Amino acid sequence: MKQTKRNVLAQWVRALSGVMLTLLAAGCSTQSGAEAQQDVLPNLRDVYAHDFRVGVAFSHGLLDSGDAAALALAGTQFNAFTPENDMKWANIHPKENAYNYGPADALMLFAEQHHMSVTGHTLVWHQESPNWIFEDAPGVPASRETVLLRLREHMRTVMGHYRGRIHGWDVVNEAISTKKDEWLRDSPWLKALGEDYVEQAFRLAREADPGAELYYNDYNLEQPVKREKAVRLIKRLQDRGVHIDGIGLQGHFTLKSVDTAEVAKTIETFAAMGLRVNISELDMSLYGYGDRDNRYPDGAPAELLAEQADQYAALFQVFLTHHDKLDRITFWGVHDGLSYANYMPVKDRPDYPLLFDRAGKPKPAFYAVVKR
Ligand code: 9MR
Repeated sequence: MKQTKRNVLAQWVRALSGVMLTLLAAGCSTQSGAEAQQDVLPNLRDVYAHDFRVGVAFSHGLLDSGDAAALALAGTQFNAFTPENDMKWANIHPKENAYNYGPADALMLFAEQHHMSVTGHTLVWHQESPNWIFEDAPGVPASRETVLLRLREHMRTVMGHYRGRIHGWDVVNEAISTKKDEWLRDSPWLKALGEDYVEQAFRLAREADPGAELYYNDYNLEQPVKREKAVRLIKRLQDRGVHIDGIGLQGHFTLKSVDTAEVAKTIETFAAMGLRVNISELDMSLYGYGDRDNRYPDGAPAELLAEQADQYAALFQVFLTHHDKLDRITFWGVHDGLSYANYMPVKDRPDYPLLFDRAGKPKPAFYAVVKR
């Protein structure tokens, strides 16, 4: 019964977005400007309303950037939000007794005004963790007890500040090594606390906010070797009675790296372990992982954008098939101009990894995704 209602609703949504797309293609809109465009475009969040949330990440800087098109997209297309940078330790807690909530508070407000569910990002990471956490004095390592106390204090304070307003937290980010024969990556957390630091982090997070969902978040988990290491990590947590709700598959794909069979297998593997699955940082670079050339400085070739549309469509087919296991698909950036891929791993190299172009106009990939 429930399934039938769902299907009817989904058909309606499909029909409606089809009409909107037709209107748009026929150029029926006489309006102009960012807001007007939003009136006409189908919304990702409505198109997938009965399947999963569709989220977006950006940083505080966007709020007063004057990029009206990006803000209009952020507030109308998406119903989930992840602060891209402003809750990272170095930003929100730069010194032992100094917390900097202003930027993240402003983002929270934007998200709440636009009915977006918020994911806290991120508590324990090998990057953006200031040295003072791990030292008694510059160059003098602190004891395990001291580091654990600092982590506890950080979680109680930051998670406490947002309690009731944040749906879930990326508790540990990218703990797994990308080296073939190494399990956990070399990290100041591993050095200071030892192999059970992931467990300690989840236990402290649960204590700090028992109402928030808790996630492990990482990239390239679609690759079998890394996925197996993550399975081992999660299993160890579960065997030891540690509370964990879900996993974030970041989804930093490239045009040539999308392997839908492995993506499906990854979602199924973690769901079978009792976890909710989120696609937490989705994008699709036109450049391969090792590619350092700057081949599209003045714009992306149409044939690559068409290929990107096909790859996004294929990914969303997998997500739809597994909608019962997925809560959220979050894009890592509003539009191409706001993507970290323009400055990482190569500085000042334009990339085109998202659904909207630099002016906020929908790309072929957007139309492929809303078509379902
Ligand atoms: O997009 C983020 C970029 O603006 C930051 O400079 C960088 C370092 O803090 O982090 C980027 O986001 C990363 C995310 O926090 C974790 N997964 C990988 C993301 C891309 O590097």
